[in-house]
Amino acid sequence: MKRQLFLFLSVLCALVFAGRASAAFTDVTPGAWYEAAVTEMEQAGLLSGYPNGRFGPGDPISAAQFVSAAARCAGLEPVQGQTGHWASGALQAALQAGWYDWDELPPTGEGFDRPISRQLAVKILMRALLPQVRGDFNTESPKLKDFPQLDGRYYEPVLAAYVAGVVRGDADGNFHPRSSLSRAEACIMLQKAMKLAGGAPLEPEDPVPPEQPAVKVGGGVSENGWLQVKGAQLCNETGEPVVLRGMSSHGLHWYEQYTNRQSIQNTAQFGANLFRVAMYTEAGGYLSNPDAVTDMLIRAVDAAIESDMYVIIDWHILSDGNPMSHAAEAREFFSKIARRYQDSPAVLYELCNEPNGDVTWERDVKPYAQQIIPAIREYAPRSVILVGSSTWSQDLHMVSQSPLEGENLMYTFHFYAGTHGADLRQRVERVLDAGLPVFVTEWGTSRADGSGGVFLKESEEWLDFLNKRGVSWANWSLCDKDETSAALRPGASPNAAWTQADLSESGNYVFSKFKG
Ligand code: IDC
Repeated sequence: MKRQLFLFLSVLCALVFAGRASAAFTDVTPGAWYEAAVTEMEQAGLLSGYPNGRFGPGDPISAAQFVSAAARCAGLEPVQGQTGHWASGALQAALQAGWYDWDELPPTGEGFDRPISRQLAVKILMRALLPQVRGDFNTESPKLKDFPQLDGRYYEPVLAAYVAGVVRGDADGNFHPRSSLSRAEACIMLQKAMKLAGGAPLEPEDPVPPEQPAVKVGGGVSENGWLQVKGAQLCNETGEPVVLRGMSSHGLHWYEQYTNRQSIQNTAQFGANLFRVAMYTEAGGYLSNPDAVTDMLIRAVDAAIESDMYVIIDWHILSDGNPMSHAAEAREFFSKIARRYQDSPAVLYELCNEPNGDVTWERDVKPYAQQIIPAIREYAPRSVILVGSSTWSQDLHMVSQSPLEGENLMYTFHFYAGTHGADLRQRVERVLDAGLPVFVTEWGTSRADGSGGVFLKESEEWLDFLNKRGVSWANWSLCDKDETSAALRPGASPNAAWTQADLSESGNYVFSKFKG
């Protein structure tokens, strides 16, 4: 206890002497909800970043990182470990101190570098710093909507943590016991527990991840200027959070007629400020006819710019599941197109629509992005670049463990309301909480095959969620094909203004949502 008190005092001293200096990490944004805690813990020597100067606030914290930080906070000295792992001495000491059991984290090391679950982290935290606190089932368990998902051995410490106020659930009251914990969240939990262990009352306003940024919806390029990404949020040139909403084209080379100026202007008139040009690579698209399809793309992008719209240039891989299979062509294309649009704040670049099949983020998509991004950055240093992921751009949990370095990058997420539901929403919510910027560059009111439905109730659940989190989106698709995801009724004219009668059931719903 004496040592804890000493450490607690040193945290306070560090605070007093350092004032409100911002954290020593390149990726800790001044003013971020976790900045003060990270700075304080780093200055007290209780938490460190990566050798490259990053703290990785959104990265899931590994078991080794969490237990060794808890040991430092509690003043527990390392003992002889069983492996050569950097943290094995600290983990061996924690095991011997009874913070966790052998099977939860074997000292042989296989789980050391994996993300620690929230329920295990809380147990370790409570045993390390607040072992005397007891939870009360009757008062605390109703606060956790997903209490039944806890493993029985974690009931007591999790309830105790709720009593102490060192953790709290998400906006819906869920604790997510088996999910990971971001490094920023872990830092806040450790800091709160340290303060309580040292006898300090909790501050009335604990930092919590922001739930709902004050977001500006709409406005075109002339109003918002160059976009920038701050934390997980897309912002306009002056740093105000902004949301873009609009339509994706169908395959450009199949439905070019609906990428003309009149069609895009029609969409803008319903309130959209975003258009996505989906340029298929295979299936008769760019790779079959690069010059002609590039010309179509340029006509579409120019039409969107003339309508004051933001416009996404989408390298629409689909049957070519691995973006690496045409990486050289992609590099050449993006280099050429970024050079052309380098001065336009309207243009966003989407590197690969939907990687799928035998593809992983780490092995394929990330290295692909690392090849293409520099080709764009050579000409367009500040444009927003949108990066897909494996499993049809749904593997954000993998991305969150290993995001790219660099500014103004966002990660795409795609869903189809008739196929994808609450579990994927939770995935998106968790990565947003961890600070990963997400852009829904494609979603449909149909099933994932573009037909079935229309699933309006399920779509509403998704859009409510995206609204709440200030996430931008483009809907699939602006065409009159005989499939439910098509926004136009068969035969809608691309050369005349549209009324609701020109819109399909899906189109009527989606067009009514551009303004929120
Ligand atoms: C679908 C089209 C459909 C076309 C098919 C194959 O709606 O008319 O025959 O592609 O080219 C995606 C893809 C998008 C799909 C869409 C619906 O990005 O190209 O369009 N979808 O299946 N991912 C999930 C669903």
